[in-house]
Amino acid sequence: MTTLTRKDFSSDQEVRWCPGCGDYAILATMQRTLPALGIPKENIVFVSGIGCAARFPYYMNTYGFHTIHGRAPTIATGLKITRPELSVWIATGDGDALSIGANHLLHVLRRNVDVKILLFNNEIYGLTKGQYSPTSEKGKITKTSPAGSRDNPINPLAFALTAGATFVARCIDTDAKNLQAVITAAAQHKGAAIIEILQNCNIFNDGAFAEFADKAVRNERVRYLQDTDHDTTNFDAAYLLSQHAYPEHAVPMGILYQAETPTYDATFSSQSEKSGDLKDLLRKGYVWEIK
Ligand SMILES: Cc1ncc(C[n+]2csc(CCOP(=O)(O)OP(=O)(O)O)c2C)c(N)n1
Ligand code: SF4
Repeated sequence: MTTLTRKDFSSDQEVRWCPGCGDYAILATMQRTLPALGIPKENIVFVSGIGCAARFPYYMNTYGFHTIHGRAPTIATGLKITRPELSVWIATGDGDALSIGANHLLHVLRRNVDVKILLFNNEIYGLTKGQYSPTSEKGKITKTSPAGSRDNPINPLAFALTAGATFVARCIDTDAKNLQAVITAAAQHKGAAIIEILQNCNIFNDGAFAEFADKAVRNERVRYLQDTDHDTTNFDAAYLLSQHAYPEHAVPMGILYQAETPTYDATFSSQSEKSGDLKDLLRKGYVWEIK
């Protein structure tokens, strides 16, 4: 078997993100991580909705779908239950996932569909030029909130945990080592895995995470969970960590929670085997014949 490299996962498409965007680092890390996972290239699919982050499938030399705003979880669910052998990844922004797509994200998580979700959180709408998003902080001044946003932000980790996700993690775009380790663990996880990736939009929300994510301060202000005695099977501890924010607390990075429960796609196929012939089912019981 030939060993794949980063190049094998890079497409011939011109990358159309702004120079300096955090998305480049995430793309490069993904392209470097996939070869080591040993998944046949033809079994990998990236599904996205709409947004800057959602351009991800174009740049991966794998199968991919660029679908409609907020609906990547729906398409990915359909794909996974009909083609369970595929490794299905979702690339989504905070607006795509948590505004128009929040309902869909909730259900892919609670059903524990075996898909891997990369949630690029830049706390802004990038593609549509800088409106506040569901993760923007209260008081955020943008074109759509000139007097400051009055909304309470969604905490993606708490959302995922309470929705029933079986793998919940957080990474920073520029911390390739940690991101690579978490992507690898997510790929090996059986069930819905979500990684919140703090991503710098240097055009519309530059430095959103700088006070703790900058290389110069990161080691004191971030808590790498793999270096602590955090038990990733402890839901209560994971929930508590999801509430930790700078400057009151160091910001947790890495895997907060991981659990093993049956996946939706596995139970779906075992159920369809049991349900028998569709024609017989339709003709069973009280039926009319229209003449
Ligand atoms: C049905 C529909 N509503 C609204 C839009 C406009 N729209 C496109 S992308 C987007 C949000 C992008 O923000 P985010 O998901 O955070 O991704 P980013 O661009 O920051 O990566 C919106 C509101 C759309 N394309 N379709
Ligand atoms: S607008 Fe922001 S998120 Fe979109 S490509 Fe530019 S820097 Fe990246």
